[in-house]
Amino acid sequence: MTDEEILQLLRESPSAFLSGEEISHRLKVSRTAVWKRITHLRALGYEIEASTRSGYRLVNSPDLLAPWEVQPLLKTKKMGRKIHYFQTLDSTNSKAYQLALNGAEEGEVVITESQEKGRGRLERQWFSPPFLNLYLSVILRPKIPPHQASLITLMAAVAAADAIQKFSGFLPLIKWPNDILLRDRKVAGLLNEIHSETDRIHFVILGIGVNLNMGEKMFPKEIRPMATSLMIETRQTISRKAFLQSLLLQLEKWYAIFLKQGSTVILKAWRDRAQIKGRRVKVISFGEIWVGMAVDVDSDGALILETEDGRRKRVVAGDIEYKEKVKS
Ligand code: BTX
Repeated sequence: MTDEEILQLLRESPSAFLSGEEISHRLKVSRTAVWKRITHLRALGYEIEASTRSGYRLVNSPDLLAPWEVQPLLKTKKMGRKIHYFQTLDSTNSKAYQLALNGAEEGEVVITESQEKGRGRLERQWFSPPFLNLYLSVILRPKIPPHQASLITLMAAVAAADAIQKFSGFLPLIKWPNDILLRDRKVAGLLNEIHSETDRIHFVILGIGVNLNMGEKMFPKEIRPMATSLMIETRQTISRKAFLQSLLLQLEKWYAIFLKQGSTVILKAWRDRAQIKGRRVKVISFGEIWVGMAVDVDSDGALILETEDGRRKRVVAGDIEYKEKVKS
């Protein structure tokens, strides 16, 4: 008997009680097993009324990212049709990588309620407290040459930005290479990892973290000034499962566009949302620092920088700081 099966039974009769006997009969388990499951569901946050005479009644469900909560209203064909769901993990990317090595298919998703070692780029950490935000990794198996893999990152940033915009009503900015900002503060980050050989990609793990219901004081002091959440920006609690459904739909849409129409459309969509051209930036890459004007991002996702002495540099990895606000 799974959580899903027992919840399905309770949801069939939302206002009426369902006796322990009937549940045990329909699910072919003992009444003690039913009671144990109910206790487990309550610990997850489900409000279940119990009466010795009448049985059980589901009063309220928590905003969990469990597959049985997410999938009923999911509008995708492939993305998230199989969800590997955990209360806690070291990192969804690490788990997804393992699953992909063991043959998990394109579109399978790993979701957790919290991460103990949530990873950012360059060995940095991603702050991942429980039940507030979204931490997910999507397994993709695109048939493209490895040098195009960074386009998948750009594609995912566009999809995440669109989901954030649809949900908040505010226009997010993508910051090279893959942060999503609202009011110049990081609301989401992407960490993509690729497993490939010289001419073939085996899989890409698309890791996405979105701050949804974190209040300002919940961020550790050192990241507070540069981080935000959708709740802080909209002043409303965000339904995490509704956001996840929307994000998976956007990912499916943009991934299909990438596969059918190629890099040009993705680059245009990314440039529209990044507004990086012509901005003065400081670039930090492998311990070196340059200041200059961002010229563009090329078809491999590298930043083209014109340094102050007029030289062009192609930066494949690193971080940028804007030296001035975006002109509107
Ligand atoms: P990044 O290296 O660009 O950003 C990491 C930096 O961002 C940290 O050093 C810190 O300054 C700041 N930061 C840390 N946590 C947060 C947060 N919650 N909100 C805003 N700023 C923060 C960005 O890396 C990529 C992050 C990807 C996270 C996802 S979650 C699901 C998946 N699994 C996993 O382990 N990582 C990805």
